[in-house]
Amino acid sequence: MRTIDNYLIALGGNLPSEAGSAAQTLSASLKAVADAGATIHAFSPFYTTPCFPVGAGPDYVNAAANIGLDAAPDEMMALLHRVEALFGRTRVRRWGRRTLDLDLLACGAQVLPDATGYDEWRNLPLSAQMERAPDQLILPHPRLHERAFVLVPLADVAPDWQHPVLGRTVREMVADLPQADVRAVQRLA
Ligand code: PH2
Ligand code: MG
Ligand code: MG
Repeated sequence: MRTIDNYLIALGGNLPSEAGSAAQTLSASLKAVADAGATIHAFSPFYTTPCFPVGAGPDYVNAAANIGLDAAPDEMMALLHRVEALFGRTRVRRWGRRTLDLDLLACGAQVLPDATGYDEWRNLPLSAQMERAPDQLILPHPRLHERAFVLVPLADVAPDWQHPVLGRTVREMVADLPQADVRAVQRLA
């Protein structure tokens, strides 16, 4: 029998969908993930966050969730893609504006595809990040430790999760960020 894996997920959107505002879309998407058989252990509050890269589009609403699912990471990823499609996500342009983005951040202490492959993606220069998308699942998400819009909500649902390569907890990774980045991530009233 498999044990149920624990997944950390980032949710984001900066366009309304048929489900309503970006925040309403994120809530509805998490319900769809639960309806597909996942257990939602924790769901963060919503935050408004400046679009990255700056000026590339409207502010985002971001959140994070801690989810249990009896499935391997590839199946979890496929589930997230199905839910994105349900809410009108079309993959037009890498990092373009979107109704719903569900990113798989981590599955416990797993490092995929392996330590070397992970490091290659983590160290990719920004210009290459904007053009290349990996064709295989990279875990932890190679940008997670750099982004306040990911780490601040994640600290609400998994403050003590430890990055298996960097050895830092979510709380520590938030403290490592530029303070201005952290302050720009604001709880939605
Ligand atoms: N997602 C992106 C690109 N830029 N900016 C913010 N603030 N929040 C996001 O979730 C985000 C982004 C690519 O997925
Ligand atoms: Mg994504
Ligand atoms: Mg994303």
